[in-house]
Amino acid sequence: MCNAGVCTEPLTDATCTDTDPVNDAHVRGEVSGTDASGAAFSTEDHCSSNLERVCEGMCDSGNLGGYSIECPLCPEGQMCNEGVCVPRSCGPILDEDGEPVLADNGTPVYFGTYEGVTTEHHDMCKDSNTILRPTCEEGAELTFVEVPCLARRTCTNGVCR
Ligand SMILES: [Ca+2]
Repeated sequence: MCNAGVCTEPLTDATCTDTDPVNDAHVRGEVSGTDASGAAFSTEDHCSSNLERVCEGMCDSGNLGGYSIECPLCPEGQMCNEGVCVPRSCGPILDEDGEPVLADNGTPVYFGTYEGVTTEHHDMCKDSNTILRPTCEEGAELTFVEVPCLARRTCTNGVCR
């Protein structure tokens, strides 16, 4: 445009919309708009790679790209799933001191929640020389691994003796 005989670049007003302006860890927000150079941007809340943190996008006109991202830890007992913090769906059961609760056979008790139903598991014998051991993959899904007994040992009540 021309202004008083001088050509100037048209100024673009940065715009930004945040569907989760309070950065609620349980709301997957989206930040979108145009930065000061007129380039469009958008980002959604997402999880850190270790699923311990939720990365919240927020409008930030002081930042060149028009937005910034912060990744706080999910609340205690929760993990990140698809951009929001959710209760862990499995893990070792802990006592008040944070120590694992043990079953009668001395192995840690795990809980697993699936479709709203929570069950508890500990080491069991799959057969006479294999332990079936509960594990919690990334805090998300309870699975079982097979652990073979050492030679000449036999699985009894979830323990190789
Ligand atoms: Ca959020």
